[in-house]
Amino acid sequence: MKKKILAFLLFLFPLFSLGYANADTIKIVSDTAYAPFEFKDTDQTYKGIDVDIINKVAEIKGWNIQMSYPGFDAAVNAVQAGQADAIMAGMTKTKERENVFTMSDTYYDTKVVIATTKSNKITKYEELSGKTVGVKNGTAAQRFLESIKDKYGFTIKTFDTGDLMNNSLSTGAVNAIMDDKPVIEYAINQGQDLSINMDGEAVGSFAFGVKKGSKYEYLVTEFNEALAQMKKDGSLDQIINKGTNSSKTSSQVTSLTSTTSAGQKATPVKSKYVIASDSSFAPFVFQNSSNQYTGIDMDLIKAIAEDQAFEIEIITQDLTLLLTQFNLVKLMV
Ligand code: ASN
Repeated sequence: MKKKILAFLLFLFPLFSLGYANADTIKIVSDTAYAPFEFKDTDQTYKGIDVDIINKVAEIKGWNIQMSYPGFDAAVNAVQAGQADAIMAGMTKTKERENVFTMSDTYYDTKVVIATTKSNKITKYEELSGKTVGVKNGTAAQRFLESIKDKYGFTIKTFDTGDLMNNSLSTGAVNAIMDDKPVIEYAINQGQDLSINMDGEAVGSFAFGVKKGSKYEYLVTEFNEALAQMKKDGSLDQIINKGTNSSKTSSQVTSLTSTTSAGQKATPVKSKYVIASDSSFAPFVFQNSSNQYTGIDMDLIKAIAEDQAFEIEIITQDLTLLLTQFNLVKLMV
């Protein structure tokens, strides 16, 4: 009899574990072309600040997540229709959204702002009169534009994705666009023909969300706990700095190589150099909240070392002390 019960339990076990694994997978939806928060990289995988944050939260909380990137409006609809469990898409926390979403504590402060091409600058809303402004469907930026369009006399054209919107600006199908400031700034650093010449509007900061009243509300509590830990231990700052700086580093390296013969390599005398730098000289060298040295000089020297295949050790001190040291190969301040 005992044997029969055991055999029966052994038969059930794989079924339980299979069912459990499926039920346990948290389906999270996101935007699609929204660098530096989420974007498809050249290796065809999605990368970005949202991706790194949610992976870290999942690691801390033991979540088994499955991400997909259908675009912002589609992501919002999927959560509301119960086809997805949560959204991590640089979603602005607004009062209206909190009627239908339970939203986490915020992880990134931002503004929405008007941008144009460099040769068609717009410096105030009055200049939008008679023009067409592009914006992504279902966004907080769209809602803001709807609230002022009659006052300033412009038309709104909506797009499903950020890349379609930006293309329409460069072809002249729209005269201006409105999007989140860090997203436009990232695109500018990537060399896109975009220009910001107005202050932004603080319509809300970014948060993670689930459908209000759904069984996934516990995810928001857990997200908040993990986020608090990441704010404290510096990993949130690290993720954000890495994400927002990656475009600057690459554009600086590009402009550097293009002023000399492209691809030219020096022959390093040593495999490792000790490089000294000032300890507090923002934005060139400064300590971030996780006590790491960062800034333009640090990014530049790291990129050069990588390009020229030598190792570096960076030491930071007060500038006057530095100048008295003899055993330094190069001084970078
Ligand atoms: N920040 C946008 C919003 O919440 C979201 C996005 O464009 N991914 O409306």
